[in-house]
Amino acid sequence: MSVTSPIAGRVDIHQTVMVDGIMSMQQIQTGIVLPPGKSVIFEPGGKHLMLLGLKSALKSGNTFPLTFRLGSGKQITLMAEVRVSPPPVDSK
Ligand SMILES: [Cu+2]
Repeated sequence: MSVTSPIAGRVDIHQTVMVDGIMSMQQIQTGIVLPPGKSVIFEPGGKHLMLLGLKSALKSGNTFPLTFRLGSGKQITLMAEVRVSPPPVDSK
């Protein structure tokens, strides 16, 4: 339903979309459905978490907590690792 992290003022759940050939992002405000036994992948160019209002610079190799609030009210905290993404591949 929502995600928080102590390193950011806000964590939004986003979806990358193509509109008229232009890539943009939309916030998913209703949360993401995670079917039993299935996975949801957060990745560049797809669903992703947008960290806004960072309280310090992210450094490759550092880790930070992300707390996911589920529809049941349960909270799960995972550690995320900062990695430098390779530039996107140009498919033309
Ligand atoms: Cu985004």
